[in-house]
Amino acid sequence: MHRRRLRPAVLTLAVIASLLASGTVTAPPAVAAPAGGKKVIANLFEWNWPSVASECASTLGPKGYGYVQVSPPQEHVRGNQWWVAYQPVSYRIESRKGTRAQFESMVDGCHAAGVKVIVDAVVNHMSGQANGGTGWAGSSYQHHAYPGIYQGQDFHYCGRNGNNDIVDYHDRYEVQNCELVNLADLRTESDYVRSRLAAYLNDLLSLGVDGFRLDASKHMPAADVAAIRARLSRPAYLVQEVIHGAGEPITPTEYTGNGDVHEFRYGKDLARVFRSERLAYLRNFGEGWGHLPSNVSSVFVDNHDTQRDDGGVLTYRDRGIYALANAFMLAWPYGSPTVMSSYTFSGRDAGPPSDGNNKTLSTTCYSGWECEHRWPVIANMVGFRNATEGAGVSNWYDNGYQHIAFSRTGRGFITINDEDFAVNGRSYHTGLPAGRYCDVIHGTFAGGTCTGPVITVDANGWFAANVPAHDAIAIHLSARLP
Ligand code: ARE
Ligand code: CA
Repeated sequence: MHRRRLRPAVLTLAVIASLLASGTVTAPPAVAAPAGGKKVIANLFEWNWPSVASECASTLGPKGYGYVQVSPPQEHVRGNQWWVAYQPVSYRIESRKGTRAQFESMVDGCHAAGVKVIVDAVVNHMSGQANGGTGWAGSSYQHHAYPGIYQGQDFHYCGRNGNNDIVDYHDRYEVQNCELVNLADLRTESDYVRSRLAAYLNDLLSLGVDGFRLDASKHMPAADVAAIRARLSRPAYLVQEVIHGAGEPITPTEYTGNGDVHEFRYGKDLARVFRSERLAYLRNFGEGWGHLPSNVSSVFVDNHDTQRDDGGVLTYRDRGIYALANAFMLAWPYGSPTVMSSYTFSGRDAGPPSDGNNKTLSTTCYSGWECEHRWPVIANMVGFRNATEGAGVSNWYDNGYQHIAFSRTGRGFITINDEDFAVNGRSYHTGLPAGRYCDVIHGTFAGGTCTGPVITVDANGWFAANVPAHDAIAIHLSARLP
């Protein structure tokens, strides 16, 4: 059996390139999937608002990202851990990441750059502080009391496990009516709570926001999510966080009527393929592997939780192989892809680079921040995704192990060689029009020129090239030389 080897410490070209650089009749329907030609989401995890704004203008727009996903913008508990953002104390848009005015100008700036904005919305719960306190913006609160917003009657007290906490994920009632890690669980079945949550989301829509990632969706019945959605003042993209858990009664499929759902199996399976199985198995990746239907599936190599809590997934720490896994995700027509962008961390709870008051500092790429979305391989493959949107897969090739290739019919072609050896002297059938194309894995196409190798496709749609170990070649119609 073909087992994977220890990876050599040498940098492949890819690494070097990386381093260089269901509603009601009264409500409008929510948009079921990111709309328009540009669908790739960049998740600028924990970035402050001014930095998001400048990144939209400098990078996300020009590179073809369609959306930016931002971390929760509402007032949160105090502290320096990243996860304070997931403990709301009020719905004021005032956080360590910036003020309401900064948030609004970020949304406007991103829109001006052609980038839509998705907000991570924490709606299942409030804080988890046993003794209460004062929030980031000065609001005082108790675990089950948020003056002017929620009182004791607005929360669940499931009465299980001695402390109202969720223990058994195999118990549907417990998962939706008890507390996720002690976080005060809102009675999302109540009319008042629904109207308050919708008011928060509608406030964000009034600031121009285009969509929401609904945090902890599994912990709210799908019907509650639908009821909140039905109160939105205009259509918004929705993606629900429902982690597939083996044998659990609550499944991602229950939520697909509301909008997209994160497919957590995708990143785990992709990591296993790259680490210990065969790229050849990717031939039917996605639905063929039991994942959600493509049109409602939101996929990522890693997210902010899995990069910390799931040793199995690939992360920025995997460097070149991480870039190749993202290149595959962006080339393969399954789901709506999100590119993760991280800050560098060693401890699980460590917050982003911040000042002495825990205010998040502006992003400095490659110093404290990983900026995976800027890695040339990943950023250039966003252009590949856009150029090949809607095209099927053809010309699949694999060597039975770690070397694969496929066309996005008539629009693009990629070959990934994750063998420990170079594959030399081969020709590849692309089916693309004859011409000279920029290899976007090793070069950036701009102003009609390519900063890297040029691939010549002949009149029959073939090209010849060598592919180094742990490397790739990708070409597409929008990066064709004149
Ligand atoms: C922190 C402390 C806790 C403390 C709490 C309250 O770590 O010890 O009790 O504060 O004071 C994030 C962090 C948590 C943090 C929380 C609040 O990860 O550490 O708690 O913020 O600040 C389940 C849920 C899923 C959830 C994951 C983490 O189903 O929704 O757990 N993911 C989202 C976010 C997280 C966030 C929250 C929800 C809370 O993406 O970043 O938590 O807003 C199986 C099940 C899964 C389950 C998983 C882990 O796989 O199938 O459903 O995921 O186990 O338990
Ligand atoms: Ca709940």
